[in-house]
Amino acid sequence: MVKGFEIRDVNVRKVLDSRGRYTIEADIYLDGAFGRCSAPSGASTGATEVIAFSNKGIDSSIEFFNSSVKSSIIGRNSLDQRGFDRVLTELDGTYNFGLLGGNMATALSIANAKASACKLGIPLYSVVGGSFVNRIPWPLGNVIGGGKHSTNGTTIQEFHVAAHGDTFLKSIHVNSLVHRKIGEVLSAKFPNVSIGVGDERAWTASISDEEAIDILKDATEQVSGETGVKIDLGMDLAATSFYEKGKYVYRNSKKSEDEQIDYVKSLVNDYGFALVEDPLYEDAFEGFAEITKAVGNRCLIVGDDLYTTNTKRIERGIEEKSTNAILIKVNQIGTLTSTYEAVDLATRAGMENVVSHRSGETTDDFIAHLAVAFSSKYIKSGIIGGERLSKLNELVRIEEEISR
Ligand code: 2PG
Ligand code: MG
Repeated sequence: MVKGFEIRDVNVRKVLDSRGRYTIEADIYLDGAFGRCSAPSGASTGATEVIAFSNKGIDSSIEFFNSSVKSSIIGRNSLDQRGFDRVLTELDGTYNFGLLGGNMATALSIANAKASACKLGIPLYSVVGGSFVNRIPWPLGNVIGGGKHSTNGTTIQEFHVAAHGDTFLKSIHVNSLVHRKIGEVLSAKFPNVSIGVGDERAWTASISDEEAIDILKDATEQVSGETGVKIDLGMDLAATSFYEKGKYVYRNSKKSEDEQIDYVKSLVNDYGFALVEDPLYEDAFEGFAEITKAVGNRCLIVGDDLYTTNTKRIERGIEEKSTNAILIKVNQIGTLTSTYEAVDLATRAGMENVVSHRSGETTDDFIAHLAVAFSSKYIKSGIIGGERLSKLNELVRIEEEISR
């Protein structure tokens, strides 16, 4: 073992996430070095994700960690990330981190990588991605939404913008201008109704998806005209959340699978969406392929609940040509090693990747580093709110560091 990289101690605790729910934070100590990570949580979770906590709850995950895992981590070589993650996987022994919980595994796995980075005196993105990574992602943030992230909002979960400024700071600022403009448009349109925000601080109002798209398009064109910055449009339908008995159930209509496919294609064609995530329910590999075939040359079709950062599912997506991009969330699969393998597989197959926050976040900034390590095309991390900006502002710093 390289001197000084032995794990001396590890502790976990409960903290709160941005929804005020319990999540896990892990601390890992080496001699003179330290790594800490707190895990986020989803609301529109995919059926094939690992589970966040043991079925018996977060306290049971903590008990399992203290009784069955902690002593096997102490004394290990922190630089051996694969070995560290293998220990977590093997000691849990279930297919879905059913005892330890995916959030505990995520917090431990990332805390270990951060402890190594701290000891090495280099940033986390270099530990994960190597010395030569230098692609800064475009920031993709949701400005209007609904689905499972608010009550009575749009059926489609997220409508995004991604400004292409000269610098990352400029891009996130222009995104925030669109967010502000949309707030003004909504308030003017519904003068007697208070407009709210959802879990990720996108605006939410009881409007149809079509009204939302028109507002999105107008506001984006205005801000793009005023700033001279190109702005991509995106959306995450999170379609599983409104898929019932073979139909896609919208506020005022129901669509069959074929109708849904045509609808998504027409939205891409009519509005020029550059990114569409989860346009169909989470097992519709074939239907995804139809959409990708039709519009994949000008739009990223992204699988989130479809893949859940899981190599087996990504393999199927590659075979069936389901998508040209994957969404990446560490706590869908539980460890940094498995996440890396998912990105590696997708990249070798020519897919882009988008590293993503969860709707319930902490102020941890590790996804900013992963987006650089994985050369992600976009980072999806909202637009405003401390727990979203912790990642975005970290990318401002990383860009400064990389361009030195
Ligand atoms: C998604 C995410 C993040 P959640 O569907 O992509 O926006 O939502 O964390 O609730 O799964
Ligand atoms: Mg999603």
